[in-house]
Formats: sequence, C-alpha cells, structure tokens
Amino acid sequence: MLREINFDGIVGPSHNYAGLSHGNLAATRNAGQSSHPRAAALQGIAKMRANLNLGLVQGVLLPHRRPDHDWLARLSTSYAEAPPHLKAQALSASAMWAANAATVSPAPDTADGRCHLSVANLVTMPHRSHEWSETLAQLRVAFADPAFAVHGPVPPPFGDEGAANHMRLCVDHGAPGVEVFVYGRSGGRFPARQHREACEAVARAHGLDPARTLFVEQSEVAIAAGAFHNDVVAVANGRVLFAHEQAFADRDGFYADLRRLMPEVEIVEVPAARVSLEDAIASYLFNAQLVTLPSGEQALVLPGEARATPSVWQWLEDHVAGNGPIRRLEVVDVRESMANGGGPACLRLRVVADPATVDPRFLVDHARLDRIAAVVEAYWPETIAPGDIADPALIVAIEAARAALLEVLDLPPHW
Ligand code: SUG
Repeated sequence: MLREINFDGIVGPSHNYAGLSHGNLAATRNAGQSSHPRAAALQGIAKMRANLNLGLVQGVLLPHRRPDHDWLARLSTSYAEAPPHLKAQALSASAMWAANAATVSPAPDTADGRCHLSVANLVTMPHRSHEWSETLAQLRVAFADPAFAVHGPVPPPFGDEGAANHMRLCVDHGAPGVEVFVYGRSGGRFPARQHREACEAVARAHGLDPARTLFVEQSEVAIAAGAFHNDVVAVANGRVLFAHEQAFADRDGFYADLRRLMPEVEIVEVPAARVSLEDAIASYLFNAQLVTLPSGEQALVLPGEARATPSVWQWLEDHVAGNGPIRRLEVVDVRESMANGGGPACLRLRVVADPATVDPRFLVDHARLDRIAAVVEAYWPETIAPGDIADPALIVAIEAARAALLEVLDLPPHW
C-alpha cells in the first residue's frame, strides 16, 4: 500500500553556523555563533519520535562524509591547507535538510508507474553544491527496488533545490496528483535558487503528464523577505494547499489552475493583514510538516518559534477553533536547525511509496532511534565554536562519529 514516508536527514556531527547561505536570513544572523551538534541531532531524533507517535512512517538519510576531502582534492587543496571559507564549505552539515535532497514524483503521477526521484544539484550555494553525489549514492541504495527510478542531477547552471520547491496535491495517494513546481526569477535582492529550466527538466525525466503539472513563479517579495525556498511560505498535503497570501507571483492564476485541475482542492491562505511575510518567515509557520494522521485528519508539525510568534499562534488557534482542514497542532523543538534556516519541513524528504519496497536500513522505529541516539550521545561534539573548525582534533572526532553511526545502522564503513 502507498504511504507517505518522511525521510529525515540525521543532523551530522559537524553542524555549525558559518553564515554560508546568502538570502537565508537566519543563517546570516547566526553566523559566528557556537553550535551544538549533539543537541541538534537529538532534537531531530525527538521530532522523528513525535512523528512515529502520530502513527506516521519514518525513515532517515545519513550525514555525509565531512569534511568532503574529495571535493577539496578537486579544488587542488586539502582540509589543512584550504582557506577558511573553503574549510567551512567542505565541513557543512547541510545535507541534514533532506527537503533539498531530491524531487519525488509518486508512482500514480508518472508515465511508467514507478516512483521517480531526481537528486537536486544545489548549485547556487558552494557548500551545498557537493552534496548531490553522496545523496545520489544513498538514494540508489534506499530505493534500489524496481518500484523506483532514481535520476542524477540536472546539469548546471540550472539551479535545482529539490522537494523544497515542489508540492503535490491529490485526492488520495493512490490517485494521480497535480504536481506544482515553484521557481524564482533571478535579478532580485537575493539569489533565486530554483530555476524554471530545472523544474521542467525534472518533470520530463519523471514522465509527468503535462496537463497535470504546473510551473509557478515564486513572488519576488517573498524571496526578498527571506523565503529562499518555496517551503518557507507554502506547504501542501493531500487536497490542502496552505500558503501565505504573498507566496506566489500570480496567486490568482495559480489558484484558478489548481481549482480547474482538482476541484476538490482546499486552499488555506494566510492573509498578510493577519501574519506579515516577516513574521511568517521568522517563525517558519509554513515550514511545518502538514501530515495526514491515521484518523484521516490533518495535523501541522510546527517549530516552537511559531508558537512564540503572537500573530502566527493567534491565526493557528483561530483556524483550529473554526472548521478549517488543519485539525491539530504539534510543536517540536528544532531550534539548532532553525538557527540555520531549517525548520521541521526542511529536515524531511517525503516519499509516497510502499514501505516494503524501501531498503529497511533507511527506515526507523523507536528501537532504532534509541541506537542512533546512543551514538549521538557518545560521539557528537557538544559545541562547535567558529575557531574550532581549524582544529584537527575536532575533525578526527567528527569522522569517528559518522563511522560509529554507520556501524550501528549496519551500513558498510566505506560509505
Ligand atoms: O540551504 N542553510 C540551508 C537551509 C535549508 C532549508 N531547507 C529548506 N527550506 N527546505 C540553506 O540555506 C546554512 C549553513 C550555514 O550557513 O552554515 C544553510 O545551508
């Protein structure tokens, strides 16, 4: 049976605040702060446990090998010799934000009836541009079953940031959906990281029906206000689209197309008069996981920052008190990731598939999470201060931590 499986990126032991993402206001604001990789990873694990407790199926993706010595070698340097900005880019734990790992089209939407995944090239930000090869290797193992087709990245210079800029609406998981690709137009205050050409290439690779595929421009004001991915201002699940009024360049045209293709769609729009774009982005109201519970009701898994933002919490309480489609609010603490601009939705890649077709080493239950948590407690650095990244002892500790995790997950040591 097709289920939604959320694959969360396990927060890697090198998690730190290096201010690497121009246009991501939280990351820029927190540049130079000390990070807490152990607490960060435990927060991620607690979020996965909360989702399991909601009755959802949960998977994981692994932290990448950091520093990325192969990438530095291709730049004709080594970690010891690299200048500070290359050190930070080689060490980044940014693969934790699994919503940027790939774009996923479930089997009912594709011409060959397989679930297609295209790894994202992430070319816009140097520290993320070297993620795709290791992500692709993991996807090829996790989704080796013939039920899946795994594609390589769209070639540069066309930027692709994966599922963070992709939404699927459907009446139920087994029925063909409407796939929505959201791209940005270059030339504004901050980089537009998702290009239309990349969206179109992914849609072609997946064999999507052009009549049920929409390419929608993100609004320039949203990007300028810090919405560096669409999932900072919109999220969809089932027949519900939950979005800020200022998320899209041509909101009326988009909603009309959606209603034409899927008359059952329920559009829950938050007006700017109730929640400003600034509050929406600072609180990550829309970077929530909108999930369907076993009861059939929808719940929103929100970061604590949403509850701490009065305009946002008031809107949510009013919505739940009314008869809107979001029936339940679950608050999780992912503040270490949030400080780098990564909320609950950034941390997960959604795959609609039969869990029996996924390599079981990538699926987790509480017992498996206990084992992962024990490795994190024992090996993940407690704190990384900015100067520490030049310390060879920290690098040894980071590499040993990942090796211990692979062992616990029964994965080969050369990964
Ligand atoms: O790509 N932050 C990530 C956050 C990604 C959030 N993902 C989604 N919205 N789906 C990014 O900007 C900051 C790393 C640093 O500065 O050290 C960073 O890469």
